[in-house]
Amino acid sequence: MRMTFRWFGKEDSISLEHIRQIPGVTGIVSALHDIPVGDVWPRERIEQLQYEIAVAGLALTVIESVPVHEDIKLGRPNADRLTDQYAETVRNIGKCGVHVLCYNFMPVFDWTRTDLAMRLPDGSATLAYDDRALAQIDLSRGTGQLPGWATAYGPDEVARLLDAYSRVDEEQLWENLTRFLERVVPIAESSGVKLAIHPDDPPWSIFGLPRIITNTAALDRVVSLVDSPANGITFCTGSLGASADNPLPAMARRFGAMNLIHFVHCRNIQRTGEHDFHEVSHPSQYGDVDMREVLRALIETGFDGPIRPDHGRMIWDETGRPGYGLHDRALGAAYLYGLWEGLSGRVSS
Ligand code: DNO
Repeated sequence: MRMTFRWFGKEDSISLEHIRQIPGVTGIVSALHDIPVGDVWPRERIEQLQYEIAVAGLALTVIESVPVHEDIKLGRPNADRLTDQYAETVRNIGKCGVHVLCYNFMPVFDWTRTDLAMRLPDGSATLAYDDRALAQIDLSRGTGQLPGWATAYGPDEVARLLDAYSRVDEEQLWENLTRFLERVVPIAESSGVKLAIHPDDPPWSIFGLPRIITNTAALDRVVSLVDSPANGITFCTGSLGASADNPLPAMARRFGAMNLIHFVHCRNIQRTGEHDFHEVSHPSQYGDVDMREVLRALIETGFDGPIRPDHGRMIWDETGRPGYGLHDRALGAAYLYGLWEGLSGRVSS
């Protein structure tokens, strides 16, 4: 197991020097955030990022993410051309010796929350989602105000995208994912890059859009679309755990035994309703994710890939990028590292 930490590049208010001081963390999860979606990532730019991280005494272990262009998810006529460009980026990532690429196939919206600073009884602030609050969001004003989501679309663009997706149901989205993977997976495999699809967060439809990567059956289907060791998953406990129907330890065991978990996001959440939850600190006792059993399942199936603490709360008066402050994620990393060492009886890299 390799303990990693997400870093948003030079724009991140958290420095690599600080990350290096977190016990157990040796790997960095990052991306080239300034490259327009769809463009090929030049090899030199990836090398530059790698160099900057290496100078700080860390290693670029995972790329999260190369975003998939909406035209690919929509299956538009230029989807194949854009997919070939995506594959070229994968090739370049492989040439740099980075072996894991986390991506998602969520239409329009990546991870979504309705409250970025919900107060917990201990005074910390956390991210929360509630279907009723989502229903109040008026997309006719664009997505600028939408909590938790990185790419802002203006009102016209959102309207156009929502209209285009009104003709794409779940089965059509599966078809478009199949077409994408059929072209990209062979190149990933020959480039030494493991693709790790991130589950949809939350794992249900929002704003009437299809969302398909939600449970065991869906993950089974993804990995069977193209049978290859390069076609795997990111096991995200917080995303999958938002649905009470997902038995996380059993799922970790199932996909771990297939050697198809290429990356793990560890986050704990507390469910408060069917489509209503908030994030809590990482240890098992605070939420619905039995972190110990998830890690035990990973250890028992021989997982030796990268893990990162996912979102943290804002504690100790820290301010910054919601979910991505330093303190609570650092506590999460130390907790996960200790849990792993205790369960496996081994000291990890
Ligand atoms: C949220 C992240 C996601 C993830 C993408 C992967 O904090 O886990 O935004 O990076 O879904 O493509």
